[in-house]
Amino acid sequence: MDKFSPVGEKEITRAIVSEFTTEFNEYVESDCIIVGGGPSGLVAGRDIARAGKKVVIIERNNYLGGGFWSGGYLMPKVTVRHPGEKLLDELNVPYKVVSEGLAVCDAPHACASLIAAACDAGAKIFSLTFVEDIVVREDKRIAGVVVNWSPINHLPKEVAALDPVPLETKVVIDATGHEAEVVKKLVQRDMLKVKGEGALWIEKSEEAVVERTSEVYPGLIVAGMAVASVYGLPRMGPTFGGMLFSGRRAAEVALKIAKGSQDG
Ligand code: 48F
Repeated sequence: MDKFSPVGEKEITRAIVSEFTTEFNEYVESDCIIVGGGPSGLVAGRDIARAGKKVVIIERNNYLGGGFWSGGYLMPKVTVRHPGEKLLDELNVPYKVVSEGLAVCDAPHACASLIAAACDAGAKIFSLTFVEDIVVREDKRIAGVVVNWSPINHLPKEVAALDPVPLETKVVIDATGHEAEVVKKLVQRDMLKVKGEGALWIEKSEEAVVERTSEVYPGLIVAGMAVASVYGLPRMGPTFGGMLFSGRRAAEVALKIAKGSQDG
């Protein structure tokens, strides 16, 4: 084995600090911010980055993937109903067709491949960062999000009053899952009404979620389970094709909006 280069502590610390701050500074303004790095957010991030746009995925955890690491009941097997396997093919994830129209794969393999695909495409990741509010312009359009370090949520109240920072963007995607955290900021201010997620019904849910993936408020798109929460659609439980295709649909809508703001 070659000898390790004689690089010391100060160079290592400087590399971390300067690379992080340079990148953060660059992404204070972007084409798209995706809040939530679960399956729908990751597919959206990959597709938007592949279209050559500047996109950042903000994830409150130290890891990406959301609910995609496990298939249901803590068992690491992910199911997709046809045509969901087409996305597994794109990601080179092996799967087994267990009955007509139903494929099963290893959750960690699918999740890790999707994360890698989003990063390979050029999506930037801000992890351990949570979105605590939105930026709204006087023309009633979402123009960014307000972020802070996630660990702040675990500090005692007396020291937790630490100001966040805003980021500007052309379009925001709420991919925060069942909680629809970004949408909530509009609901709290009576700027939007939502229905709340319906009971589980897989056959109805997946198509409906993909179809209703759309701009819910100027500059804000919903993707994944957030769509079910906004429109009162049934939840789909332990199957993921609808999440993956909802992310794809969200990217299509975001690219149209970004193009419109570029043309206009
Ligand atoms: O929950 P999640 O996986 O969302 P999704 O893409 O997929 C849902 C499925 O996993 C599953 C299902 C369908 O089969 O029912 O639940 O809709 O990922 C959401 C991600 O958003 C992050 C959260 O940590 C998770 O990784 N998140 C939530 N709120 C915030 C956030 C926030 N305020 N700021 C940053 N990240």
